Amino acid sequence: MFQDMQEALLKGKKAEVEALVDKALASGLPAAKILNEGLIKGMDILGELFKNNEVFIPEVLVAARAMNAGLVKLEPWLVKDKVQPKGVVVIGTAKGDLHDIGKNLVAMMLRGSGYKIIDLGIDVSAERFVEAAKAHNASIVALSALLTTTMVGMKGIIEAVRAAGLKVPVIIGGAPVTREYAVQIHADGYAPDAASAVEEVGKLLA
Ligand code: B1M
Repeated sequence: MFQDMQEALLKGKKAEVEALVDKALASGLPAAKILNEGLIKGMDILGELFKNNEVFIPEVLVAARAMNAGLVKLEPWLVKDKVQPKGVVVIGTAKGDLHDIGKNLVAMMLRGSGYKIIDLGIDVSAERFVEAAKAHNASIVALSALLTTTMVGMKGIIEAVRAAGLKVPVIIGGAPVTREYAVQIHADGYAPDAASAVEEVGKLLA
């Protein structure tokens, strides 16, 4: 079943991915297993093909659309209802960066753990992060970057948050980001994946 899901994802067959996720859920498989062994594994394969110039941006885009559709199906199972939010997380992808799948996953896991999410989307400037953090009285600002070039821009976003006098902790993540880099640019937190992001946010707010 996971192989079919990965193949459908690679071909960008959104409806097929949705149907296979539904089927997997109906068969009793845990949502986390479907996510990791079906969808994320499929994106890893796609990443290799992309790196080796075996697929190109149009194919990657339709695959990403299919991945996001699969995530939407899984969300109710990953998310538990919480009445009082534990805090407000302002999240977005750094300026110049259009990748949003990892950021969406982090947002989804945090929402599932009881946080209110203000999702600013992709290509978010330092000014927009600052405005949203102020407007929503954010407990956490969360930055995602998938490119080595946009990762560098996270430093400026953190500086803008500090320059605005906001005491809110900033957590960063994304494939090229490391804990060493987070320390270097004075981020308050770092997480390598969505599940650890929930832990890290919990620690920062404890
Ligand atoms: Co892009 N792309 N891409 N791409 N793309 C990568 C990232 C790349 C590694 C591919 C490669 O060469 N192997 C490479 C980056 C190289 C680098 O800089 N190191 C790359 C490139 C080069 C580019 C372009 C420059 C290509 C071009 O135009 N020539 C271009 C740039 C566009 C831009 O952003 N300005 C580009 C474009 C695109 C698409 C638009 C076509 C599409 C994005 C669609 C979308 O997101 N809606 C795309 C995709 C899909 C990918 C790959 C194939 C998949 C990324 C993904 O979604 N992974 C990717 C290759 C790869 O990663 N293997 C690649 C699945 C996702 C679940 O993982 O996002 O890592 P990830 O998130 C993880 C963790 O990183 C972490 O948790 C998540 C879940 O566990 N995490 C956080 C993420 N954010 C976090 C925040 C946190 C904590 C943890 O705290 C706040």
